[in-house]
Amino acid sequence: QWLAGTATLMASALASSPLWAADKIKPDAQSVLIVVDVQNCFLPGGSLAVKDGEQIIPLINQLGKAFRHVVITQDWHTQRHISFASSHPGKKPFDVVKLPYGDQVLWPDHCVQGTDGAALAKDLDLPHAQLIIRKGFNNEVDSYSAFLEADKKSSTGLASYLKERGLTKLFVVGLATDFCVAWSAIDARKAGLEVTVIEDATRGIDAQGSLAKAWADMLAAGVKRIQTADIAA
Ligand code: VGL
Ligand code: ZN
Repeated sequence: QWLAGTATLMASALASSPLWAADKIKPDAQSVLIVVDVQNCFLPGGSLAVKDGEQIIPLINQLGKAFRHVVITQDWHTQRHISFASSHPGKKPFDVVKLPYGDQVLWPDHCVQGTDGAALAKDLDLPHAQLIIRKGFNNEVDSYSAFLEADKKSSTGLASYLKERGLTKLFVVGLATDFCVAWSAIDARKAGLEVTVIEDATRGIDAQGSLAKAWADMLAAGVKRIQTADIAA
């Protein structure tokens, strides 16, 4: 009993401890840092603020320096987007409704096209980012994923873009871990890409256990989990 407990503890310590210097991951020409939705609306003071979301920005800026290739995503909704509780009379944020494509969590109005809330965080320092891809611009369909909208049919084009550019090793950071990060990571796996989420450079919304579920789903899909310190500077 004691031995089994100790072994479990040691295994979990090993799983989360930074790699030794020689084992650190060195991003190469096929590696791309995918920075998900680091936008004002998801930061403290924003309409759908993710707790401690601002804490990931220095890590992302530091990681950015280790990557030749950087892609940024931007949640980019219409004014009366179907994912907004305000578009459904009698509903409030975090209620769930049935839409033609399945269950939809309803959110406070956020990331409306062209507004300050939708702008990228001003402290993000990624001047070499090569693509900013917007999603969720279809009024009738949400898109947590940077690859596929919630109808599971409409493509954003990102998989083809990455494929054409030979970018096959994705390192995903940003907001929120349990929604746009997780859905993007899992869809990237479905597109046959190698996917690693850098856990400490993400933060979650964690509504009703969604963070633990997202990690279980990501790991089951073959997504790897590492920390910023595991990347060679
Ligand atoms: C997100 C909820 C609604 C996200 C976007 O970026 O994770 N979450 N829209
Ligand atoms: Zn959204």
